[in-house]
Amino acid sequence: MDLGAITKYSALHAKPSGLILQYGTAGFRTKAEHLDHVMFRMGLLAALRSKQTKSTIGVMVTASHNPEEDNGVKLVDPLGEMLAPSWEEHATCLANAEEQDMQRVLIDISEKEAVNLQQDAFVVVGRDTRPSSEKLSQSVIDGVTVLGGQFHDYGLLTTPQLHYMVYCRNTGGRYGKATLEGYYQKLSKAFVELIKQASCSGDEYRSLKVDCANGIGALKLREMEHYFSQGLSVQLFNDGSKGKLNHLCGADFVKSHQKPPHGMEIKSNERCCSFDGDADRIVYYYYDADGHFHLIDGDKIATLISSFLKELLVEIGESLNIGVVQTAYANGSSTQYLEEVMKVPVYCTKTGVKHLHHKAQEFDIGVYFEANGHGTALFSTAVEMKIKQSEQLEEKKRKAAKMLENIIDLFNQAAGDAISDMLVIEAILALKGLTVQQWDALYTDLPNRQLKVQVADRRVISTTNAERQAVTPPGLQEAINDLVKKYKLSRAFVRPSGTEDVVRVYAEADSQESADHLAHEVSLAVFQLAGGIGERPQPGF
Ligand code: 16G
Ligand code: MG
Repeated sequence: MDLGAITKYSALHAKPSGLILQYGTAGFRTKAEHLDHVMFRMGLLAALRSKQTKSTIGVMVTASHNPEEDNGVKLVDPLGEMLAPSWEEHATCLANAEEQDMQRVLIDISEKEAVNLQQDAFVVVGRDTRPSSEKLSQSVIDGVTVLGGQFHDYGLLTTPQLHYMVYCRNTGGRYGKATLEGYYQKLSKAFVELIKQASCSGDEYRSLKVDCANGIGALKLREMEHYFSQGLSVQLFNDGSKGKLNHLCGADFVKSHQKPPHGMEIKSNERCCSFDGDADRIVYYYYDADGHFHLIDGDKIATLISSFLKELLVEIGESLNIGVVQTAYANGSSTQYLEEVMKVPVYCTKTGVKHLHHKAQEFDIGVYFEANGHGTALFSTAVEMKIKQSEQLEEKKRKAAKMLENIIDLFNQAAGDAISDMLVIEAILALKGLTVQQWDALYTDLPNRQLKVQVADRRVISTTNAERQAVTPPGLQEAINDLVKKYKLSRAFVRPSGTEDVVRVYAEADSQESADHLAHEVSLAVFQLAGGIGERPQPGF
């Protein structure tokens, strides 16, 4: 380690003294102007992690669905997964070390993790379209190079594309080629092959309106669309040419407001979807003939995908297991439908992709989705083996195995990916001849409401049972239990946010009015028992 150089460069990316940030559910996230030192230091950390794992590490500069003025950074581990938890702690320590302590913290981390500093390091960097992202990604690169690391700057990428690049590079090209061209070709080829097997012809189903949140998704989908245009035509809205990133549009807006994005004209029964600002989330929606808006969220996406995969498995006649992973936010109707109608086992984990991803790896086929539209499907090597052996099978089974092979290629197995999920969904709808209404009609969502409560210190709330029960503060869970009893088909939970300084409240019940009341009453309980600040939560939304 060239300590002199580190000190010199670190001074050029000096930390504002006293600023404390936390490596949260999806990395660091805050106002872009506070992040220069964090970026430099994450470049350093990525180089160390690369030396330790002897693998390529990814760094993505984005703040996803957050406002344009914000930014953020996260590290991507060798197989495209989120950074290992012990390294998240190192990230927090390193980002918060005052200038004069930074070197010592860096040395501590390398010693604790037994990093061989002589080892080579290679880091790949990607960024979203925020005005601040280019300069901040340069600061990451400064950090990598000062530790003697090599880098490749991919420039503008969606978050899942960066995960894909990391995964490709660390699997010797077996997963795919680590270029944008490689990504476009791999997914599009699988998609077009699948679509060819759809029996219903005619192009009327195969067009889709896409709200790109004025973000990177627009640029990348535009680059990609001619690769798959024989199977699907996409019409892009909120492509960044006019509006502001994530402002009144995007998957997060549509899901949390349960209404369509601005800037998109929608006729009844037209199939539409929204990406978030870094294109790792997707939700679908449509207007029915009576002018009612219908949201098709991550839960219904998981249902469509897992039922299709289960059918394929039945056809191939294999005893491979399939599981669906959700979080506490999954609508109760979806869980019930999956378990009772589809007979697919469902598991619940804490919020945050890394938890779901980890659990999904336990199955031959693991489908995971958060209700907010973040998810993918993972396939074990056992599934790939079966496909290889399918050559000897009778024709019908061979066909199903071929379809499964294409589906595997179409899913981004390194991360939830709006583009990849969109193509999977479009392929399944075409293959099954389903309209968006028929898909939506699989089950009816229970009315629900999400609220936020401001408290002095959200860490006073701790939870268990995949965040479905509060352990502290004392009395809170009992209060929630009593409130829930007042309503039918009801459920509620609270959890401290991993990305904002608030406590989140979720409630569902048999009617919107009940869900709204329950959410409000639970908010009041949080306010009273968990140290609420500011104005008491008011009823009405
Ligand atoms: C992050 C997570 C997302 C989760 C959300 C919850 C990743 C890549 N992203 O955006 O999965 O749903 O945080 O936010 O893990 P919250 O803790 O503020 O509710
Ligand atoms: Mg995102």
